[in-house]
Amino acid sequence: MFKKILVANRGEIAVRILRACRELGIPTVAVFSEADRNALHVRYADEAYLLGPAPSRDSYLRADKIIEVARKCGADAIHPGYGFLAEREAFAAACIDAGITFIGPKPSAIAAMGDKMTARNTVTAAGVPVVPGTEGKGGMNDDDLLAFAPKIGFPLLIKASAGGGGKGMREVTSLEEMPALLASARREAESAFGDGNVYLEKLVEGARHIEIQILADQHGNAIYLGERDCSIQRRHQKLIEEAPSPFMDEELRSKMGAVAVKAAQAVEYVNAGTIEFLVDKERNFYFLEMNTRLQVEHPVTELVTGIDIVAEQIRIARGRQLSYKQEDVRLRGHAIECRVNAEDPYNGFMPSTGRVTLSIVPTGPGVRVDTSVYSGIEISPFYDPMIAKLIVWGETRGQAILRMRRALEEYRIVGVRTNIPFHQTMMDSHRFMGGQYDTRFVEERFSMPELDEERVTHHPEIAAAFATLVAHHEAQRSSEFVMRNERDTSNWKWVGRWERLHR
Ligand code: MV4
Repeated sequence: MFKKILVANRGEIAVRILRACRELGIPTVAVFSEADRNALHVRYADEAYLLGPAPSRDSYLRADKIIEVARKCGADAIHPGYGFLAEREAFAAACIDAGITFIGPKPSAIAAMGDKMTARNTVTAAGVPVVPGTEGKGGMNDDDLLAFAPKIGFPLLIKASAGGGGKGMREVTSLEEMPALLASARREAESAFGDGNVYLEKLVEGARHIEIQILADQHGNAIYLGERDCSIQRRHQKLIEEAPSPFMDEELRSKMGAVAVKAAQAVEYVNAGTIEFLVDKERNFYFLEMNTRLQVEHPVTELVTGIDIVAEQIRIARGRQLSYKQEDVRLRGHAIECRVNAEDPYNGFMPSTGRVTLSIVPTGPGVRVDTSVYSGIEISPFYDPMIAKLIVWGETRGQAILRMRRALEEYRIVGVRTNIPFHQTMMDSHRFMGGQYDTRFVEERFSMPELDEERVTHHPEIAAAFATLVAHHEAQRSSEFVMRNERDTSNWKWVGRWERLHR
């Protein structure tokens, strides 16, 4: 096994990975920024090293420092988690050059899937269906694209080659408006990725976003672990994921699973990865992109397959065979994940920062909470607003929804606003309950109910009464008779008690 694993990440995913290492008996190293001195991942790891100031580029994105820490402390593997350095080809290559195992795919696979147009061309050659659009080489100029557009037909989408996450994407309904949209898409892509290349695809309307989790080892074995439905999202931020998809049947699952494995094999993929598809109402599916990393929503797959994806990642990186064959993978029950964000759903999902004065986490049958937030921690504005993932499992989708409602009710976070009320509203929505949603659902057909004024109005007299009660209780406690043994004659203790009594 590895001698020591360095986790190049923060937050809940760092803790998730550290837990897998702990179970496998592998010593761990955490890295952290100045804003994360009190973070749970720092406390959980066997060792922890400061990287630098709070901004990501000065800390969690410092590939050089992270590799230096790994070298100095004798870590022989690095797990990048998601985000930050997880999909940087250069970082994976630098790890290998330093003689450290990068727990993830080869740099060449990261590169091939990182450029969306290259990915599209590569998987097309392997027989994977993509949305009709501009085929072949990249770097088409505006004249070429304008000439090609009518062959695709409208409405269509302009997409950034270097893109992903909807950046540089434009919907085009007619040829007339296309030149201006091409210009603005290129500008946005250039400033976001330093690459203004774009391509075209026919717009697939009313589609669901369904992704397939795959695992591949270094010996040519590759399996799929079923799908996740991630259509509940807002502005390209996923909010709820579930497995299996309420839209799916066994026939479509095995078809998409086989295609996902083909897409992975087209880039000689090794380790855990996810292939994203659009699935239209007629159940046609199209490759969108591949994420060459562990994903936020991996727990729903873990709950329905019983497979520890992070433990498998470590095994694979170590050079072992997959622990499972395709026929060993059976789906049982239903899992739903709600991403708990420090955002105010009553105020345009505005980020909310500050100290979490109280965090009471739901537990009980079928409930899993992946979080790094505890009472007293400070939510800083430097990183992602996601503070927890609440994941439930049920024998049926109905039971999972009932459990999610119960768990959301138990969850108490005081000090910052969270989107828990959004999730509660969603769990009561008839469309969600019926599984009838697509990627536009949250933005176009969903709204929060009016806020119950009574519940949020400040009640200064009640607050004052509570403050008096707390002060009184503290005073009582300090005047309680405390047994002292003979030798306990600390003057500091005595003075402290005296001071408190006379406050
Ligand atoms: C599409 C599409 C419809 N038709 N491509 C959004 C981000 C990027 N990953 C691809 N995206 C889309 N590509 C065609 N040809 C609709 C989306 C899309 C979307 C996809 C997945 C999840 C949420 C989405 C929200 C809006 C648009």
